[in-house]
Amino acid sequence: MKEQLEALKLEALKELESVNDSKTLNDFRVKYLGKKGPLTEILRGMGKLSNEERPVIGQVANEVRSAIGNAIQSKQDEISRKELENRLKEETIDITLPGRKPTQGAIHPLNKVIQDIEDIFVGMGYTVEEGPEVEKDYYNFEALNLPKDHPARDMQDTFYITEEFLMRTHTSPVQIRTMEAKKGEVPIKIICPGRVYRRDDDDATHSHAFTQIEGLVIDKNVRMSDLKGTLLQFVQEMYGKDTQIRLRPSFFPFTEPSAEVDITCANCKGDGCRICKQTGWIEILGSGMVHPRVLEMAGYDPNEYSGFAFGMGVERIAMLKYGIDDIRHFFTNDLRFLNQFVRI
Ligand code: 2NL
Repeated sequence: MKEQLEALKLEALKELESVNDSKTLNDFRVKYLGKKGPLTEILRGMGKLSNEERPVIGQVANEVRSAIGNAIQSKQDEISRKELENRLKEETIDITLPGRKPTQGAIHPLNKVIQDIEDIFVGMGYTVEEGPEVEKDYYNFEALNLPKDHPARDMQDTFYITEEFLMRTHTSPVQIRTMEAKKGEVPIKIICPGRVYRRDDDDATHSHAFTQIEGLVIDKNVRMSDLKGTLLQFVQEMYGKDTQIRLRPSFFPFTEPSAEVDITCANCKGDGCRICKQTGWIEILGSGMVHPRVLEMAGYDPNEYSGFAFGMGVERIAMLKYGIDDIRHFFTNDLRFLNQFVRI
């Protein structure tokens, strides 16, 4: 039996030499040390041995078992080391490859210009007010001295939802709502940015939806010179310290008197070019002194208070500042266009 055990050991160790992976090694372990293996078989037959033989054979059997066990363990270590080496070889990364640049979002040029305009007016003590895009006819027209038969209220120019509700055509209703909420208190110094809607055919300079910023100041003794000084300060911060303005008489139903405001053409410095249509001046906004009827309807006595107001199209302001030739660029959102404004 002793010889049988020694032979088993030699056979096992010989077979183990050709084992090279974890799975075969496990099969090997089961084959030699498992419950149905030859070693277990031999140990089971020990009962038939004499009392002298039993401890001798038992010792040999244990030696054989631990010899095979130890051999399996060192084989396992060797296999694990090799497998780790192979994995490291397969998974090496080329640290000299250039990294992938993450695409980074940026503020839309239109939002950037809105923020810039807000900053300029906040610097002059204004606060920013916003309101609904779906408005009542009253706030959009009636309270702005645009009576029911006024041509600007034409179905041709306004997106009506019902007889009473419409898409606002300007942000003036926000200003009317603010005046109402203030209940006759002064001062009011606000700017109102937001989307407005007009039934227009889209082309390079027109859009049925665009962004407007209106401003309103109400107090005692507010004069045309305050309007002029405010707008001069604004354009010089926006377009440069050497920018000048001129006011041309105009008409709006909600202001009296009304004026359109031009700035000197930064492109040709007054010589005349394509952008200013050879005049040296570029129109950028409309303005005026708030009409006494508008003040009155909103709860301000026109004999005690006065105010000025102005309105501008933000796309137009941005187009002039950045030399953009088509308003549709703001809404198409072609990345080749947007990427040019990543760092403004
Ligand atoms: C333009 C002209 C303007 C106003 C807007 C206004 C608002 C109130 C009272 C009086 Cl609550 N006026 N807003 C005044 C003059 C011109 O906008 O060309 N906008 C694009």
